[in-house]
Amino acid sequence: MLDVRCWTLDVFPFFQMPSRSSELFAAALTRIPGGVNSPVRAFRGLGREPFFVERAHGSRIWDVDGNEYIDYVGTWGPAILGHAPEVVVDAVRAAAARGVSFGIPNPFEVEMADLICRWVPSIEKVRMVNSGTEATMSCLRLARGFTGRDKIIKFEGCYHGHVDALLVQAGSGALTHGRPDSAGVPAEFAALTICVPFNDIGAVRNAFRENPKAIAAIILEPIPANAGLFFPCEDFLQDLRDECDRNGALLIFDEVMTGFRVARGGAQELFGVRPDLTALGKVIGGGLPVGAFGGRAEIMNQLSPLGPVYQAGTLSGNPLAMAAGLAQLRELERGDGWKLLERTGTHFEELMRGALRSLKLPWVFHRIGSMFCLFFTADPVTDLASAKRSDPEKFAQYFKACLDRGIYFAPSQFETGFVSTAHTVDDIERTAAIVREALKL
Ligand code: HOZ
Repeated sequence: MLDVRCWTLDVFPFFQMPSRSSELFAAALTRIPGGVNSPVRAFRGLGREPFFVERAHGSRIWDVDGNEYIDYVGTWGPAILGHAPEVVVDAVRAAAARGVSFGIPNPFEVEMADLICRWVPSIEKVRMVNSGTEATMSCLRLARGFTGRDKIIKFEGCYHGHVDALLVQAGSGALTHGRPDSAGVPAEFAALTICVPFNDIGAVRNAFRENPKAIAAIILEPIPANAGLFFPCEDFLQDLRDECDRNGALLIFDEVMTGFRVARGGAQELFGVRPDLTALGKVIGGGLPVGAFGGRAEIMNQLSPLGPVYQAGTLSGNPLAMAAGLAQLRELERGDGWKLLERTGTHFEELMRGALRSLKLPWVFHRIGSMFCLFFTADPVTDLASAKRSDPEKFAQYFKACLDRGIYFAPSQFETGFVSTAHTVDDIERTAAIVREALKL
């Protein structure tokens, strides 16, 4: 009997069976816009289709075709202990056995609120939500309700989720796909957002001068991590604090990415600057959908049911998300996770710089703690304009060459990489060797 499989392979040596990932992507494209549930996952402009994940553990993920990758995306930040850490999985299992959602208060919420307020001293009261987007959106409404003003200042390249007023010169997928100002945002909303370059305190002062008593708040990622990764200049955060105080505006830190990651108390602990409100997410959910926002009690008390600013959510404070987040945060503290992350991050940086030295093209490598980013540019990267000077073709080539060799870096120049406490010395040495090889192409 004819073996059709062998016959096909013999007669058409170039014939390749479609991978399970590409079959799934083809099916997804027919039912999900762009085939993905969040745009940056689409791998557009990178000469590859996305892969579909079968399972993840520690520093590794496996796709549905059985390929293994060392993962530096970490589900975009939450997986600070690596994937599926036992403590988190056990906590979720135990919580689920008692019920997956109640819609009325549960004890985990109180524990979580207490932990957040103790670890982040600028937060006296906190409310849980379901995503970082909800957190920043709620911060804005609260700042407007508290100050009675409408305008806000944001920074070019800072991304605060897909909130109407904040999709102005935004980073992340909006920037990756060339639409930093989204369609569908009424011009009247966008007009309330004053967007200025990061690290430009003069532009902030001008904005206050030109809009007297109209600006409710400044919102920023204290360490911008959605246009690549760059850092505040010395005194920039303190200068923002001073300008807010001088002008009666609130300072909002979006620490969805940096919160509980760059230090136990986030970037505000690292830089010693106290915001009025903070948006949180990612790490506090242990990988489950979660967000939180909190700050001075006087401001937080404006929220319904105490005050006139409305905000609500059926799944807010969900027991599974709270249990997962609490387990993750406690494990981080128990194992002095931030020290380990700094050690791993430092070693990773040394090895990456070693590999990059062989590159003929100019590059800039940024790292803080467990967050990192590589740009292909000769100039210092301090804001969106300089981040955009990175060579997109070189990035695409580098991303693809690494992925083909089992290293998964974020599929966009305008995202940040993460190491976790699960990344071993062997992982990062292997990664550096592969990067060295990938850069030769
Ligand atoms: N918020 C993430 C970027 N920092 C992207 C998440 C996603 O696209 O899945």
